[in-house]
Amino acid sequence: MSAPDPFNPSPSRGDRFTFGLWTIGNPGADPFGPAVRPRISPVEIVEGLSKAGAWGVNLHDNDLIPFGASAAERDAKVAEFQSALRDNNMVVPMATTNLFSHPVFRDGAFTASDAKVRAFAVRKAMRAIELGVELGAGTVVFWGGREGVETDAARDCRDAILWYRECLNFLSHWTKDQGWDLKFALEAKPNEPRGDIYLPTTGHMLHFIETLDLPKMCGVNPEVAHENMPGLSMVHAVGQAMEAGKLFHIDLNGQRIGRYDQDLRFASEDLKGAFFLVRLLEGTGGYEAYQGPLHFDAHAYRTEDCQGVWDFAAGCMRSYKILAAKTKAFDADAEVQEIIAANHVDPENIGPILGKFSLENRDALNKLDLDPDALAAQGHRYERLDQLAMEHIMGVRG
Ligand code: GLT
Ligand code: MN
Ligand code: MN
Repeated sequence: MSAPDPFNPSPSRGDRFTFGLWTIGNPGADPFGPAVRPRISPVEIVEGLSKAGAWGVNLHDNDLIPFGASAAERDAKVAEFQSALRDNNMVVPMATTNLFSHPVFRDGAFTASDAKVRAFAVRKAMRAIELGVELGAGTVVFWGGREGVETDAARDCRDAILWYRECLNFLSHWTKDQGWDLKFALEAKPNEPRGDIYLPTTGHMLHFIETLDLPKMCGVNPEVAHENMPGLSMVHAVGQAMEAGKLFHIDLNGQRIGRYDQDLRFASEDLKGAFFLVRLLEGTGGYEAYQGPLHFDAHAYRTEDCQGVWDFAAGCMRSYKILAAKTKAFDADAEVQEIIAANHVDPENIGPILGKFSLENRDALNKLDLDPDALAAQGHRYERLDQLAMEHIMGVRG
């Protein structure tokens, strides 16, 4: 008998993988051509994802309920969906509002210059939150795709930020008033579909959140593609969010720098970035692991038929699990640990001095024996360390 396989990259519910109805249901339309495959229905998505080993499915209001549907139509769709969730042991951890497709939002939703549009957007978000609560969601994502401009002649961005804040404050107070224990997660993106979107990065969002009435209720939903489009580090965006206790949700996918929002299969681009992101989320390099849903906000290539969509979904989850195993091996590697430890120089007397300003610590700092030339003469061995990471990723080590 051969030895048991020590590592199985097949996903199961305990991995907390989720996909959006809009991701599996993406029929492959792009700005240059129409849909190329049938839109997989919400019920089929629930069935297929459950079979594939996912834990949950997320949705926009209009992924399930067409814009303008009657109350009866809405209730029928929700009932049908709920029974599919039950039958397939699937959950809905996150719900969001489509505040970007309908032409009413062509000049923004929460930041539209017309207060009637802002009122409509807030009301639509309330209905979407009600739907999320009905389906058991604990997190509400806000992606402001139309919150931006092509020309800054349109409005002063200070007005936009003020209106954005008002709308989120209204919604968070209303949610609290309803007695619901929900978290809001704000998702940044620098551009597309607008020329410039307000609050374009996770860092901008983190500051904005602190200006809200109920900042504790609000965190971020960083997306790989959205941080990578302008060439920023997703690892640092997520690290900063985790450090602030604000990583409420995450959108995993793949993206090349400088391109349109590609939303590619997770880890299919920038494998090293994906490796360090997974390392952060899994906590193998230190600190607590991220406990929330691992959501893939991506879609299959336009070349694919429905089978290709399921290949895409399986690929996202498998790559995450493979990378999780690789990061574990990397951080258990004695040579890796040795190089990292050698660089984390922390003599007992310095930490307490820098940890807190006082006049005594000022004096102690001035007395420290610090030799910049000796410090500058040291190499850090990060070439070797990075090569070790590469060799773990490439599968020749660990
Ligand atoms: C849209 C967008 C995503 C957001 C979704 C949530 S919708 O597909 O491109 O990044 O996460 O509104
Ligand atoms: Mn996203
Ligand atoms: Mn995207």
